[in-house]
Amino acid sequence: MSGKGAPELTVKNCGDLRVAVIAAQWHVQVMDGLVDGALRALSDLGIDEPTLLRVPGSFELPVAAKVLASRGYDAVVALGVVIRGGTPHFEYVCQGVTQGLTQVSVDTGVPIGFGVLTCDTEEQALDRAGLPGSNEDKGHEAVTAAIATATVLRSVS
Ligand code: DLZ
Repeated sequence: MSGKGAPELTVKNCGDLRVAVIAAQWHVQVMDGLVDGALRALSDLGIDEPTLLRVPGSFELPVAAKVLASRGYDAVVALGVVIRGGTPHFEYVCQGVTQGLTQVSVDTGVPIGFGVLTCDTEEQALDRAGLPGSNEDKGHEAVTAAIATATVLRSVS
């Protein structure tokens, strides 16, 4: 199950990578799907003991990513769900987490899988959560992209 337009990535020889998954806690049902998809993807790739950290909300993902990326992890996967409400808070959280994760990844050179859903409704988020009935599995996708990038970068170092 991959998203519209998402490539089918083949990733090999990555069982020795140190990988951390950071997951926010808002929107529990969707988050459970994202975390399950991420852990399933890691298990499929032979990465059986990833670090899993929970942070309160998506806004806290970048600082956690920075700390982990600075402590020797080869790849970090950030999972969160932000759903539009009636105030501009949605835009601030989305902007903060997106720019923060981009900055951490570029500054540290550690790939960060972007598994943060930014949706107008909970239904949209559920459709992307990798749950039974979902059309997309964004936790799985985020892991695959991060590990594919980490293995490519390792091959040139
Ligand atoms: C405050 C807030 C709101 C309104 N909505 C969400 C959300 O939809 N998803 C999410 O992950 N976090 C949300 N938060 C919490 C912020 O990310 C952050 O945890 C708090 O502002 C405290 O720093």
